[in-house]
Amino acid sequence: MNIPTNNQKLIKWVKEIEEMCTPDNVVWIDGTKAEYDRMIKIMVDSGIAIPLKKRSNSYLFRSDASDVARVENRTFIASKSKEEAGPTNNWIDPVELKIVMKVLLKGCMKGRSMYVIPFSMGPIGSPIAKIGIEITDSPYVVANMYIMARVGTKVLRVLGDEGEFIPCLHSVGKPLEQGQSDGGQWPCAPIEKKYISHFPEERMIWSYGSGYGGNALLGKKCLALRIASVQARDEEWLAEHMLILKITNPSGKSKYVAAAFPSACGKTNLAMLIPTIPGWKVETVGDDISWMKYGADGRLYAINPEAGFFGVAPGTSMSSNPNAMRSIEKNSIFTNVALTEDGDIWWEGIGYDAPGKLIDWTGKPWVQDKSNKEQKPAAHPNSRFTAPASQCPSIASNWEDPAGVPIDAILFGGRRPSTIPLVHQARSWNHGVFMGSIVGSEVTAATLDVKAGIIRRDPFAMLPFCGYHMGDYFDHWIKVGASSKPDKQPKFFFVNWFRKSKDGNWLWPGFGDNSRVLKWIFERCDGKGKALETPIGYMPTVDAIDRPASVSAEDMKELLSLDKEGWKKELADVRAEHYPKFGSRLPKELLSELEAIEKQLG
Ligand code: OXD
Ligand code: MN
Repeated sequence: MNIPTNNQKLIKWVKEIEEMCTPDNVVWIDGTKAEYDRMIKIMVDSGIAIPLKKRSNSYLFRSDASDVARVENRTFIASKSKEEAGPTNNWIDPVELKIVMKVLLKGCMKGRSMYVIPFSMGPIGSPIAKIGIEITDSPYVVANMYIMARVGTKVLRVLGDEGEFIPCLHSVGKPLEQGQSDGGQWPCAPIEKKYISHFPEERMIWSYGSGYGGNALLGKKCLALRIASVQARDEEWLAEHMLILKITNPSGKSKYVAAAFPSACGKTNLAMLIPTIPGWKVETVGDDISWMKYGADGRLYAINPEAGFFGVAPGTSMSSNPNAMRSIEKNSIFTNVALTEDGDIWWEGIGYDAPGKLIDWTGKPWVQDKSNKEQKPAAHPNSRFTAPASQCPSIASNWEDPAGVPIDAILFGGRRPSTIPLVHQARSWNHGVFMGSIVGSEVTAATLDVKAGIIRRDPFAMLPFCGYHMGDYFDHWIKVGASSKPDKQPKFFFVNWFRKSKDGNWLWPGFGDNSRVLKWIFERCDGKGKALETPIGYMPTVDAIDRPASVSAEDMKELLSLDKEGWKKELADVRAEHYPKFGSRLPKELLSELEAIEKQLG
C-alpha cells in the first residue's frame, strides 16, 4: 500500500487502528473527483445509494430507523474528571470508556474497507483552520466528508511531516462475516451500542455504531464544536454554533453578522435570506459553525470551518429558502427524504403536493392523503441534504478568505412565543454574554424527554456542543471580551422571529422580512438606528424598523414593547433554575448583569 505521508505520528495511529479494527484493506482518500465517483459507484452497486434521475450527480440514501439523528444521550464528554465536563454533558470516565469501546472496536471493520480521510476544517492553510484525520469504514461518510470539508492529499501537504492533527475514529459498528454483505441495508449498531465519544484532553474522537450526520461526519459537531471549543478555551479563540452572513446596504457598505440559534430555529434560512427591503443584499459565509479569532487590528475575524451544508430538508422550499433549493440542484446527497416516480426528491413543506406515488424514507410506497391527519410523513422530519457551499447562489465571494471576515454583530435567538421582543441590543460585551447564557427555545416536538411547549435553555445554542463545563465556557467569553477594546468589539443583539399573539398567531412574518431587523442592526453598528434604553438593553423605537405590509401597527408595537412582567418571570427562572446549575463556576459578571436588569425592572 502506498502511504501518501511521512507524518510518523499519523502513520503510527493509522497502523494501530488497522490492527485494532482489522479491515480488509486500507484506502487513503486523495480528494479527487475520480475517487468520489468510485465511492459512489461502490454504494450504487451495493444498492445503498439510489441515483436521482432528475438531479445530476445526486443520490438518495435511506438510513436505519434507529439511526436518523444525533443521539445526545449516547454522546459523551470523557474528560478526566466529571466536574470538567460540567452539568450539561454526559460524562464517562475515559479509562472505563476506552475499555468498553475497545471491546466493540476490536475487529469492527472486518469485511469492510478502512478509509483514511485527511480533512481541513477551514480553508486549507488558514491560520484559523484545523486538520483532522477521520478513519471510517463507511463510504457514505467519505462521500459526505468530500462535500462538508476539504479532504485529501492537499491536506496532507499542509500537515507535513510534523504537523498536528485531531484523530477521529469512526465505525458503523457492523463487522461482516466472510461472504456476508449489507444487502443494500444501512449498516449501524443498535442504539445502546452507539457511542459518540470525545476525549477533550487528548483532542480525540471515537464514534461507534452510527452512520448518520453529526454522529459520523466527525468534522462537524464533534471536532468543529466539541473538541474545538476546548481548544478555543486553551488558545484564546471562539468555536461557536453560529451562522455567518454578510449584509450590504444600498450604498455598498458591508457588515458581517454571526448568529447563534438552537437547532431547528432557521439558521440556514437566515444565512441565505433574500431581503424584502429594496437595495439591501445578504450573502452567505456559513450556516452552522463559526470559528473566531482576534486579528492584528484588534477585531474579531470569523471563518466557516465547513465546506458544505448539511441542512434539514422538510420545510425547505422555493418560498422559505430559494437559495438552499438552488444549492441542491446537483452534486448533492439526500438522506431519508422521499423518492418520486420520476427519480426526484420530495418532502413535507417542499412547496408542492407529492406528485403521484412516492417511496417514503422507510422504502415503502406512499401516496399523499391530505384528509388523513395521522398520515406518517414521507420524509423523515430530520431528513437532510448535503450540498457544496460553493453551489449556493448567495455564497459570498470571500467566504473562503483564509483571514476570515470581521464580525460586526453577534445575534442570539430562539423560538420564544412570548416575552422576548423582536430585537433588543446589549449595553456591553458582558451584557451580550449574559444574553447568550440565557438563550432558550420552545420545544416544538416531543422528541426530547421534555414536553412540547416548554422552554429549553440552550446557552449560546451550545448545549449539546460545548466540550467542557458550561460555567467555564461563559467565563471564557467574558475573558475574550476583557482582552479586546470596546470600540473594536462586535455588538450583541437578541432577536425573536417567533413571537405569537394571544390568539396564537405569528406576529412577525420572518424569512426575507427578517432583513428589516438586520437593517436596524446594521445601523446600530454604524452608530445610527433609533433606540431607547430600557432595563433589558436598547430597543428600537416603534418607527425604527421598516414595517412589512402584513404587520399591523398594533402588532408592531407589541413586537417592540417591553413585557415587564414576562421579563420578571424570565429572570426569576434564570436565577432559580438556570444559573444554579453552574454552581461556583458561574462567572460573577453574569450575576451582576442579572442583578442590574432585575433592579431596573423593579
Ligand atoms: C445541526 C444541529 O444538525 O444543530 O446542525 O443539530
Ligand atoms: Mn447546527
